[in-house]
Amino acid sequence: QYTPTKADKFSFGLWTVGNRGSDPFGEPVRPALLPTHSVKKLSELGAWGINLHDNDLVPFDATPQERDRIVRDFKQALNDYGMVVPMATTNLFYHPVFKDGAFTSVDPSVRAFALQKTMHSIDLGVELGATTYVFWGGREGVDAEASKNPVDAIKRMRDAINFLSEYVLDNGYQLRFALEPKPNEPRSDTYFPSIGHMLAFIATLDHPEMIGVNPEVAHEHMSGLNFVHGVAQALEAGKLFHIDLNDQKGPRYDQDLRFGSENIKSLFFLVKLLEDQGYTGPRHFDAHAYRTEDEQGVWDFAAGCMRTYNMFKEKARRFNADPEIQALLQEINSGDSVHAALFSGGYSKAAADQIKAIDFQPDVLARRGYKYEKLDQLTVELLLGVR
Ligand code: 3MF
Ligand code: MG
Ligand code: MG
Ligand code: MG
Repeated sequence: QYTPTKADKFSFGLWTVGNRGSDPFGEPVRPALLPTHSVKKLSELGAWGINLHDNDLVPFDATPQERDRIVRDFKQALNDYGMVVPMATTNLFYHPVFKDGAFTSVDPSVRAFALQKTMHSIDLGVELGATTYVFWGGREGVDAEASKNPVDAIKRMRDAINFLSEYVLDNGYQLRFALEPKPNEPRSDTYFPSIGHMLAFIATLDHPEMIGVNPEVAHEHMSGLNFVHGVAQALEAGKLFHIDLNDQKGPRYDQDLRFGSENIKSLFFLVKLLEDQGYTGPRHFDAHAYRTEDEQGVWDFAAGCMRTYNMFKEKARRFNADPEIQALLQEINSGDSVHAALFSGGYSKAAADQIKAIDFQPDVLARRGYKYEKLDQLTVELLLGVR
């Protein structure tokens, strides 16, 4: 029942299952995986898609001939195992050239190189069939605040996204952009740190209709924010183009833990939100196996992410079908129907006058108990499997 199928639209980054367990304090613990092997294994586990940075597939210094051979073999594997590439992105953070950022670097040559690299990478993504292109501003930030005017940085980021939007349109590509916020790491401060910052920025772009967000569970938790609420705001604005599912223990470094391994209740509400709102995009996992694992642990990790999503989905279905919970919710959301109708038609002078004339009894209204203890306990009982 929880076994994933292609219809679930689960995807993983090549870099996620390919994560070799290195961290700032230790070297890799697992051998590199061939991208074609990851395609095969993920397909067997029930995944639908595989996403990549340009350099997850084609090395930074590959010759055009090497690039073409690698891409040909990868496409063959996608075909052989019935996998798609829904999303692609650019690695604008690993090479030392990007140590001060890419689109917001103070060096105009680095900014131009970042555009060149991204255009090549967009071409690659489109060739592989991607319809979403993600921008995570890995090193778009500062360590020394004095180094950059933050207003200039915002303008530089806008110029880059506008330029690349035109590039997509000029080439007739069917591609939308999804901007991924993160508050810090690897820089001590990154520009556009949250979903809300990104949504506000998108509204200022030349082609806002083709730009949305790619929020990540761990990134919002690093700022102590409520991820479900951030995603709801993106969804409501029609801007949830993609999502990075993983897990995180509190506001620390970006842990990219197996989906649902820690924050059971909030991720249940995330899945419930996505499913209830009819989100149709990829369910993408940007996470990796613990450093303690060998290759088998990587596949255990990947299977766990998908299985847990489907368990949450089934819990959401039960929550929506639970008579006691639903009756309680209905009771909670009811009230004076005359008052409810007062401003449902928006503002009018008559409505304003009417509301101003009502003799409200705040002390009486304040006596109400909202029954949220009962509701939350029912939620916990459902999640813990006793109802
Ligand atoms: C880093 C990330 C990135 C982005 C990726 C684009 C390496 O914290 O989350 O993963 O998700 O670059 O999708
Ligand atoms: Mg991340
Ligand atoms: Mg992360
Ligand atoms: Mg991410």
